[in-house]
Amino acid sequence: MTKIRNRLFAPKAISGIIVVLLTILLCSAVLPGNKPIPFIHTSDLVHPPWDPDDQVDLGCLYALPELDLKAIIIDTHIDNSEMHMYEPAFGMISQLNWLTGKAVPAAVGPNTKLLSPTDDGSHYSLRNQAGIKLLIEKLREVDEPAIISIVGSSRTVAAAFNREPELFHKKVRAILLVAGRVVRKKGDRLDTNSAFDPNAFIAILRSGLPIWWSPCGTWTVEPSEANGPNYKELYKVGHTHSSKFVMPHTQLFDKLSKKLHAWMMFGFTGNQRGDIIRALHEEWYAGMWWGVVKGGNRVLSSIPICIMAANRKVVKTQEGWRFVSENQVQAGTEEFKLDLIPVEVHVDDDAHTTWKPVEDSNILLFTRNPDQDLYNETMGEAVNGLLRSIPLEDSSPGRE
Ligand SMILES: [Ca+2]
Repeated sequence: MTKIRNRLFAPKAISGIIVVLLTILLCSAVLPGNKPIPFIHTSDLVHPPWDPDDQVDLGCLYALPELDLKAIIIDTHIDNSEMHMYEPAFGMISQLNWLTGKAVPAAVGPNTKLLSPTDDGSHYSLRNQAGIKLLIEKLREVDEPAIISIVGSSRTVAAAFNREPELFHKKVRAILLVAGRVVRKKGDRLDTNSAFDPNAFIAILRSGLPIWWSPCGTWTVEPSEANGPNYKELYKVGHTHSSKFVMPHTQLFDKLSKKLHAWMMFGFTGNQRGDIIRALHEEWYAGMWWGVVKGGNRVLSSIPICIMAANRKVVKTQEGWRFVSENQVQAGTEEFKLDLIPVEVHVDDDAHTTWKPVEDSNILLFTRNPDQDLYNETMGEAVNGLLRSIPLEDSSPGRE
């Protein structure tokens, strides 16, 4: 096992004061003068989706002006030199850029696993290095340290870190690591995001960089062991360090503007049309697909940590639960608490983790009120409210 130590924090007693100041700074994640924080998003965004969560996460990021989205790195596991069902979701990103008047660049990262935790990815083909290069280029460009999200494998970020560790230590404000399990016994299977690339997950946890850790593979009861496909029961089981929540698709899509609704449907249904802008005018609400999609539920896990990075709170407003900027929350407002606690993490060579709370650490663990029903309710309403707030260049009224 390797003990994760914070290079900045570990050695001297005097570092305690620095630790407190840095922890406050990291927890607040706000730049002076309300300047947006540079943000680089890495996500396994593919089309058609194997997991439509990633599209919802992306929509939420476009709705948060506190975060200045500098690049989207598509974390793909596909060899697209051959015909394949899935492909990188460039179309979906272009559609959202077009809808919002933004020009966020996108590139793919490596499509196979790192050879070791120190692999810098230089052995990949040029196509599979594009995401690594874009990530490094954007980090070099930013004036203020950036936040990097990992909501798929850790591969692109780990390879870029292995190339430019000093750049990362200088320019990375925090890594939002949505991967791993918070409760794990030796021999348990890995969660999806660390299983995508165990070496990369190990590299990030051992990096010494500031990490906000939001383990996604965390239910108190595992679906395969106890509840089988009965996810409804599973969702009632909360865990104080699990960011997962579930919302029905009818709530997720409720009152979205027509073009945004069409964008969601384009991704959710794996629409094969090549005229991706004209496709946003589809009569999504009349077709068979809408009937299929609206009956489903969405399990989401990455949004809470992004909300915290944007320095918003989950509070009750007259419209329902919403994500509200901390400096706009009135005293006495009902709040669903999200928090981060410092933890010391050990990760072994098989990517299994154990942790314990400590006074200070470079790794902060997601923590919340464990009432899962209330969490589902608050997050469901607030995510829908956030998506409705995406500033569209070409707004159209929502469907009543
Ligand atoms: Ca994902």
